Amino acid sequence: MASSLLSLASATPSAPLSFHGIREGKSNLGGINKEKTSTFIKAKSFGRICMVVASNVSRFEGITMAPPDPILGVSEAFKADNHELKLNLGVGAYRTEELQPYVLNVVKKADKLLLEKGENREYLPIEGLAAFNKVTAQLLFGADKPVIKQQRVATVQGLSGTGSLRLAAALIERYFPGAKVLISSPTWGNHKNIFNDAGVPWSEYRYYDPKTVGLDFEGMIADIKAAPEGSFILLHGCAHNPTGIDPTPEQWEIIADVIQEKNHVPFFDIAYQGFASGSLDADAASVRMFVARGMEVIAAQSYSKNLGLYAERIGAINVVCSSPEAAARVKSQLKRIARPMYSNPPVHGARIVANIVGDSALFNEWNTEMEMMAGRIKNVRHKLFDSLSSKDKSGKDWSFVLKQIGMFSFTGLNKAQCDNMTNKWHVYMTKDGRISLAGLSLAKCEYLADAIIDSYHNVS
Ligand code: PLA
Repeated sequence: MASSLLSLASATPSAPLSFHGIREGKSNLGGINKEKTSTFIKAKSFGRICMVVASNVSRFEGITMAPPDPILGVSEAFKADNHELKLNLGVGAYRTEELQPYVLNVVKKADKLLLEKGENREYLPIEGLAAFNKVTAQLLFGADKPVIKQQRVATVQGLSGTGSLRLAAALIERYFPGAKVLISSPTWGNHKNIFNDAGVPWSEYRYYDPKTVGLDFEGMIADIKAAPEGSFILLHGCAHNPTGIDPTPEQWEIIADVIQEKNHVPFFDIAYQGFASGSLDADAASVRMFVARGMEVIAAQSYSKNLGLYAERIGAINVVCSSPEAAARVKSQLKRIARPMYSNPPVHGARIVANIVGDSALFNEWNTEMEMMAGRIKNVRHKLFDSLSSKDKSGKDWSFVLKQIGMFSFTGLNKAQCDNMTNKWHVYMTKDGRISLAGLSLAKCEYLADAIIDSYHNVS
């Protein structure tokens, strides 16, 4: 263990640690054990206390090892595995049929244009790039919709979906103290962390029914109804993560009815716009329906998946308000929250989005590429279903794989079965039974089907 040096050369008389206190082991050095503390190697006094203490014990001794992240930790474990058949179906990141990361051609084009134009690297304003904020709100709510024309949306560029959710969580904590956020059971693992870290209380509403491998719609409605009035209801705009099960348009209407009746605030996390159906408009239908009812809505967006800008950290938080004045005030407070958190967001990816969405030729090209990506995922979904159905002679119905949408399939495998997938088959996935079909190729479907069938039938 590295030894630490504790220098108190500039300690003032009022400093909490006295020379004697330390010598006698009375001080509280972040939980350092008394016996293990300090061996003096030098102690001099020049009027002020001056000493150097050597110790074998870190000040950070009290900090325990954090567990690996349930999603991003899977990629770390995958990297450490040398098996030739290994497969990473953990994180939701799109891969080509050759299982390589994919940079969209339209992104490469936008990059080239930016390079030719010559970008400066000045700070963005706290709220982000104006051209990005404009197009991102239009893309989500519809450019021709009254909410845009009436300037009722407070849009702030955030650090992708996660950072945008975190800003909204901080807004709730600050301006709606004690209000609860209701999240689906199950949900994307990081939602709970985000609200915990922001100090926002949350509870769950029923969502997934393991018996039907479908939506527990009655449970969902009952739980939203039972929540204290004025709660924030976190909804996945499309392609629910991890289940891949979305409400039907009719069910969305009923969800909106209940939220409206209870004076709740709908809070959308839309991280997969365009990835569920291949159409940006179709995937925004849930959000637009709530807004069309005149409801105030929060919506966090991400460009990680649909534009493949994962590491650029590009997204936005939108708060739809009932008046432009309220939107301006909300925006000012979002900026106030962002400033001490990270000051201002990254510029490069914001310029890419603004250029692609703002240019009709590039925009059309993006749509075509997104359809291609969504199409590839649909193809592997079908191939996986075919492989499971033809290989498994037990009569188990695997059709739920086809009913789910988006990047993921929720297999229903339990933790022990997931462990078997990884330990025996080198298939890396999250322990909730989710597999990312975006990380699967047609060529690997049969292998994956063998792994799933073995884990399902031979491990309990
Ligand atoms: N919201 C949902 C529902 C998500 O699934 C994700 C990403 C995000 C927000 C945030 O993404 P962003 O911050 O990159 O914009 N979920 C991934 C990655 C794809 C992750 O866990 O960070 C996943 O594998 O679930």
